Parts: sequence; structure tokens; C-alpha cells
Amino acid sequence: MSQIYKRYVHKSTALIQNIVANTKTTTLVTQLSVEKAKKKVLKAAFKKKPNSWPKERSPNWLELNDAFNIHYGKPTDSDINKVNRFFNKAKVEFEWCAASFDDIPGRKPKTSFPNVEPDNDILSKNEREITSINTLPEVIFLGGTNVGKSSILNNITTSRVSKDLGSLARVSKTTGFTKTLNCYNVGNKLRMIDSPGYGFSSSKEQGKITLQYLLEREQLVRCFLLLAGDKDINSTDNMMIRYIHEHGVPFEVVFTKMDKVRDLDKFKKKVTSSGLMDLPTLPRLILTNSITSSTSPKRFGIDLLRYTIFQSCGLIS
Ligand SMILES: Nc1nc2c(ncn2[C@@H]2O[C@H](COP(=O)(O)OP(=O)(O)OP(=O)(O)O)[C@@H](O)[C@H]2O)c(=O)[nH]1
Ligand SMILES: [Mg+2]
Repeated sequence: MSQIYKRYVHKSTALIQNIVANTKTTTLVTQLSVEKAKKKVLKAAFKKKPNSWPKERSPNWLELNDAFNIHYGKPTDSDINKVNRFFNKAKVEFEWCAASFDDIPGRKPKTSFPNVEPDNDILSKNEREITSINTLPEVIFLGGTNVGKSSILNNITTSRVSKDLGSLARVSKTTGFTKTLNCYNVGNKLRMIDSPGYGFSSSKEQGKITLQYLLEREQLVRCFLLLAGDKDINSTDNMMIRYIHEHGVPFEVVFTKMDKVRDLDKFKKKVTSSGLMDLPTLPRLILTNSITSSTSPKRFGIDLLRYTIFQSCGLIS
């Protein structure tokens, strides 16, 4: 039992003794009210200071991150610190949204002048600017509707010490909330793209732009496929995995909502039987929670995700 738990159990017992001492008819203090009082004190304690929970309360799924990524070895502490420093401090700017592939800035000048370099005089100043914004590496977050794509983007760009997520990308309980590709420039070193989810509440147009982006976007260096840790991998997820694998799109897998996973053995079985670990490209499997809760008091897994993004953009060896 952790120290903090002991402290509050002790506190609740003292509280109950106090109630008993002050109650003339002690028979009124039933076993039920004792339990109720204990629960109340514990609940209040955990609600008040979730960040002060001792280390041993880290979720038990954390060690799976290492086990699943055994081929890669662990990034060093100094690399993780370097990457965290970058994401904690980087200025993040929303740059564009696109409902069709040709809406992406830089696409049109390129289409009009296919063999022209961005700095060529044939392009107007505006076209030069638009064309030259294409030079940063891009990563995209892909996944079913409501899996947590927009949340993970906020998670990555929120300072590590903050408990609550920033609100750069709009998050909603409404399934199918993100309808366009949305691009965010991170510290002028890389771009992250939020995408509309596939499956329930999605549309053909949304699917089309995402798939076209995956196949045709030259700046795309890595796709992060998000799967909900607390749900089964469904047939649409499997179709997407097959699609990106067969088209040679480099990808990693991010399991979201790990704070909602209750049965870890079932989760492990789901992952091992999914075939993800047998793919020849050996995608990393990164386990995360973007929302803090009693089982995951911090935002776990984000270090490895940030590191993998940094690495895929060639910003760290
Ligand atoms: N418990 C828990 N909830 C999460 C987590 N990540 C996201 N959510 C919740 O899941 C819901 C959907 O999150 P979004 O980030 O909007 O998901 P999305 O994939 O962008 O959804 P669409 O844009 O509709 O495709 C929101 O209510 C989030 O608060 C997580 O790690 N844990
Ligand atoms: Mg979204």
C-alpha cells in the first residue's frame, strides 16, 4: 500500500474516531457509515492532488512500451530530454486546412508549373512563399473517428509539466468532428497533420483526401496510425493497416486511451494476435493516454511518441 493511501486511511480512521467520540449514541455509527466516511476522505484526497501520487502508481502498461519495441532499444535520457525541450518550447502555428488535396497550399503553383523550383522568378512572390512552405517534413495522425487524433496532437504540443491539454486542435466527444486535413507548424522544424477519422460518421470525400495525401504527399515522412487501446481492432482498421503497408507508406502504431484499458492480458492478446508485430516493416507500437485519470495520473507514452516523430523527421539520429 502506498504511503499516500496509508496516510489517508489513517486520516479517515481518525475522522471516524472523532465522529464516534462526539456521538452520544455510538450505535448510530454503523459499519456502512464507516465505509462511506473512508471512501469520502480517500476520494477527496485523490481528487485534490492527482499529481502528487507516488511513482509506484504509474500504470502497469508502461513496461509494455519497452516490450513491444524491443527491436529499437530505448532512447537515451539525454535524447528524450532534448526532444521534450523542443516540443515544450516550440512555437506551434496552425497553417492550413484542406478539404481536397488541391486545397493544400503549394499544390496549385506546383500543378501550374510542374518543373519550376520554388525560388524561380516565373512564380509571383505569393506563389514562391506558398511553394516554399512545402519544404518541412510532415507527419500525419490517422485513425478511426473519435480515436483521439486531435487530442494526441494537443498532447504532443502541450508542455510536459502541464496536467491539462492545450487546445490547439479542436477535440470533441462528437464522432467525426475533424472534417479536413489540418496542418500545424511546430517550431519551423516539422509539420503535424490532423486528419478526419475513417469509419462511423466519416464521408467519402474525407476518405479520399486522406488517402490521396498518404500516397501523393512528397513531404510525408511518417504516418502515425492511432488505434483505441480499449476497443477491438476492427475491419476498417485492418483495411487501413493493409493499405498503408501495401503502398509502402512508412508508419508506426499509437494505442490511445490506455487509461481506459482494464484488462491488460486481454490487451496484450489483442495486440499479439493482430499481426502488427509480424509486419516486416516492424512498426513501433506506442502506448499513450492523453487524458489523465485515477489509473493514469500523468500523460504517459508521450516521450516515446515525441522522440519517434523527431527521429522520423531526421532531427535526431
Ligand atoms: N479517456 C481518454 N479519452 C480520450 C483520450 N484521448 C482522447 N480522448 C477523448 O476521446 C474523444 C475524442 O477525442 P478526439 O481527439 O476529438 O478524437 P479524434 O480522433 O480527433 O475524433 P474525430 O475528429 O471525430 O475523428 C474526446 O472526448 C477526448 O477527450 C485518452 O487518452 N483517454
Ligand atoms: Mg479530430
